[in-house]
Amino acid sequence: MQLGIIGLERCGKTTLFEALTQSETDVARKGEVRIGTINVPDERVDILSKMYNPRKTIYAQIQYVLPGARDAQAKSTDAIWNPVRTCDALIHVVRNFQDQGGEDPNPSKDFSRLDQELVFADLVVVEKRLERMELDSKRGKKVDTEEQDLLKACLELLEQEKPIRTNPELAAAPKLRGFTFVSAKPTLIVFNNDESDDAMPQVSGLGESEICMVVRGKLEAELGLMDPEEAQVFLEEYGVKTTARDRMIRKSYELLGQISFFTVGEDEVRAWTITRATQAVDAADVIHSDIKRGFIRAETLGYQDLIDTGSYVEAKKAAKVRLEGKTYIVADGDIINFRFNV
Ligand SMILES: Nc1nc2c(ncn2[C@@H]2O[C@H](COP(=O)(O)OP(=O)(O)OP(=O)(O)O)[C@@H](O)[C@H]2O)c(=O)[nH]1
Ligand SMILES: [Mg+2]
Repeated sequence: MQLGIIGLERCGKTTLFEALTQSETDVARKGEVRIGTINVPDERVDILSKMYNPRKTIYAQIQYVLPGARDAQAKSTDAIWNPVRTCDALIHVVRNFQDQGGEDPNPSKDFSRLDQELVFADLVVVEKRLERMELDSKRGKKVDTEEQDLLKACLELLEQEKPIRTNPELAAAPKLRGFTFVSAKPTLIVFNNDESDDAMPQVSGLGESEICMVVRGKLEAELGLMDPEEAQVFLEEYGVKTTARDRMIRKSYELLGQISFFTVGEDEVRAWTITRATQAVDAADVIHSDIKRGFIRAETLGYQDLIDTGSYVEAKKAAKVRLEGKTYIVADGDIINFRFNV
């Protein structure tokens, strides 16, 4: 899973990136794209790993992409959008703390300003492509009318200053995937508050396609660099129950409708990420295309059933281990042993 971090100048993108990836500032590389990969903390993987004592334990991973800082002189915003075009979703950071310069935060205004930039970036692409298609059709060349209709639907939304993600069907249309529209991406809106404040600001114009959360970026960045015991004391002091890092990871899964299944054994305990409602045969494909090709059965045990019975052997005795077919819908926390033959 790849998530791009965007936001206006000095809203706390770098601070948040560093809190998420637990990395330190590197001022020399301010203009460059930074990519940080993190292991997704998962207590279930910890417990499975204790149970099986494998040679390797592999957590699910998330990659955060931070475009280089905006250059005031730059004429185009491509440098901001291009690095996040291939991301699965965006994290839109909105400043809700008092800037050193003294400017009061205005999260409503800031949010819609950047959101409109997303809309505009896509509008330019849509208009260009539609013009091209019109020209082609005048010249007697065949155009893909389905694509054209989809683009016209996008145009209509964008002209009303609405991001494409407000129409989920359109945002997910396979024919439009190649355009990598930025306003079509699922977006997590993160309000970056002052240390002393954890209230969600009132922002108008947020619809159902938006998932919001509040973080205290600076506090979290400090936290990210502490050792666990030190962090625990700090967390209690500020009354933080779960770190922003953990909350953001959870929200990202929610945003993208993602879940995990596990494979276990002496060699390896591993978490795999799939989209909710994925069939067993496609889950197999995530591991290896051969397993999909030669799929016979998915030997499946729910995580909770394993915990309740205490071991795989006991779970089997209690008839909790099921043999599922290709079309079985994998559930969050399933422990799967694929039987296949190629
Ligand atoms: N009080 C407070 N200050 C913060 C918070 N987050 C960031 N800052 C400060 O705000 C300033 C900008 O933060 P950055 O993380 O550099 O913001 P940015 O979005 O990466 O900025 P550019 O890359 O320059 O656009 C820094 O001085 C931070 O220390 C916060 O949650 N609270
Ligand atoms: Mg920055």
